[in-house]
Amino acid sequence: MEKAPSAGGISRRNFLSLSALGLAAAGTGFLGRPRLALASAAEGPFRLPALPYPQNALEPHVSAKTVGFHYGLHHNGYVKKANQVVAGTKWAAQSLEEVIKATAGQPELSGLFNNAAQVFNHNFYWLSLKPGGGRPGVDLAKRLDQDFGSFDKFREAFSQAAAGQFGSGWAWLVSDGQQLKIVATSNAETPITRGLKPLLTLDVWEHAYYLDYQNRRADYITACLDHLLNWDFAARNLAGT
Ligand code: MN3
Repeated sequence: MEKAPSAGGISRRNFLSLSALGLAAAGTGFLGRPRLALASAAEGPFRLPALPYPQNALEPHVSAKTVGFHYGLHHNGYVKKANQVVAGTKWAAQSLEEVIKATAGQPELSGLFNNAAQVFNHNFYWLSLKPGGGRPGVDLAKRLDQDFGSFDKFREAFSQAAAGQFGSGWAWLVSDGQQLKIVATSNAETPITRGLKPLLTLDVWEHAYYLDYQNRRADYITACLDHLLNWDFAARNLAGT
């Protein structure tokens, strides 16, 4: 693995790419509500949050090149398009989650829904991964045992949901009331429109893995499950339910 030259915890490569995107002054938290007060009129209310680790930090499982395209072009592209669509409309004053919930299931608003939901999903995805990964803590491990039988059975069910999602989409670990469940969603669909609380997600659109794994989606899923899932993030989300 390449050792990132560090400048205050941000690799030079990452710093340069963020600067190139004009993100050095991004003003919202990763899942925070974008606020008009923080936005310039030219840019719109939604923000691309800073990547929570250097661009090469997920190597060798997800390459810096993949993260660069995925975060810098795909994720950023959804932010830009969402801002373009809401410009001058009532939606510009609403939070990302409010926009997503209000536009879900309405074909005439699908352009806004798709871009806004993809912003949320990608915000959540980068936080669902972390360099080095880990294992669930005691409380979450107990919940996984209770609802799936064991960690290995959870792992198998999550892998199957992620691998079995036909075409583009997402696999999620969610909390449904008192029960943990695994759901798969298509394209930009997101569990927050179904009254479910997301704990972790994995992007299974081809752009998430094709540069590194080509058509081997299962290998990408296994690598993320075994080396990158951020169980601390999942536990924090669960505690918030
Ligand atoms: Mn993606």
